[in-house]
Amino acid sequence: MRFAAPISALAFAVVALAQDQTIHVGNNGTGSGLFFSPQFVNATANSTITFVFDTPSTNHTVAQSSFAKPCEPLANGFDSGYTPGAAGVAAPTWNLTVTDASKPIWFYCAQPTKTHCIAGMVGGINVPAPPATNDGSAFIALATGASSIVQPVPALSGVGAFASAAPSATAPASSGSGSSSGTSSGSSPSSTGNAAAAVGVSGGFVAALAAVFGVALL
Ligand SMILES: *[C@@H]1O[C@H](CO)[C@@H](O)[C@H](O)[C@H]1NC(C)=O
Ligand SMILES: *[C@@H]1O[C@H](CO)[C@@H](O)[C@H](O)[C@H]1NC(C)=O
Ligand SMILES: *[C@@H]1O[C@H](CO)[C@@H](O)[C@H](O)[C@H]1NC(C)=O
Ligand SMILES: *[C@@H]1O[C@H](CO)[C@@H](O)[C@H](O)[C@H]1NC(C)=O
Ligand SMILES: *[C@@H]1O[C@H](CO)[C@@H](O)[C@H](O)[C@H]1NC(C)=O
Ligand SMILES: [Cu+2]
Repeated sequence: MRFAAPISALAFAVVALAQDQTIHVGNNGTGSGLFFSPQFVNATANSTITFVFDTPSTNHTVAQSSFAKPCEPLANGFDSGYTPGAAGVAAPTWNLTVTDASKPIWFYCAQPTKTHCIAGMVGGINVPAPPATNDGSAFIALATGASSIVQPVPALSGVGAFASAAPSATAPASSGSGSSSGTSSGSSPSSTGNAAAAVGVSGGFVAALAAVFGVALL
């Protein structure tokens, strides 16, 4: 019995490591609106956040910003591109993999119609716990106080996170252009690098899991 506590603690760590999460775009489960739901999540490195555009008759983006300027693109930040929403199985998804869990990742919706960012359509990953000068509510206050929304350029590669494909309602057949309309992936050299990195990440991740399970099962 003396090993019970360490083993269960290890098992818990495995669960935390493997936990992928979903953020609904414009839909909180009981209604639609100008929000991400949940608005803030904590995510470990190598885990994936799936943004689900499951709100019909909407058209949102997920664009990375800085804390200080919530409604402006961060240099070298990611942007999903405008993605019309759809219900159920036809809903486009966008998979963002966190590579650096040590710093907050802030994002906003850049839709100028009804000024989504200024209406508070912002969110974050691994944001400081309140009370902090740069916590979630401080970020929301900066967004709702912004005077304009700066349009981002679609890009798969971000700071501390990346995607391997543009939003799509179906799994992309291969790396390259997504099938959804209107979203051109930033085809910079780093996009290719990220696709390669994604393969490395999943391989390393499986190996890490196997190693941890191997220990846990002893
Ligand atoms: C979800 O959104 C609807 C519509 O905007 C709103 O009425 C409701 O209060 C929200 N629910 C939660 C839990 O935020
Ligand atoms: C993230 O983790 C911090 C520290 O444990 C905690 O204070 C905060 O509530 C968490 N945030 C979310 C959105 O779960
Ligand atoms: C989505 O919104 C953007 C920005 O307003 C606009 O340029 C684009 O045409 C819209 N797409 C659709 C399908 O409505
Ligand atoms: C996102 O990941 C989910 C779960 O693995 C997958 O079903 C979906 O096709 C992915 N979406 C894209 C656009 O790659
Ligand atoms: C994430 O994956 C990379 C590449 O496989 C690996 O080097 C790194 O240790 C992983 N980080 C975590 C926290 O699992
Ligand atoms: Cu929006």
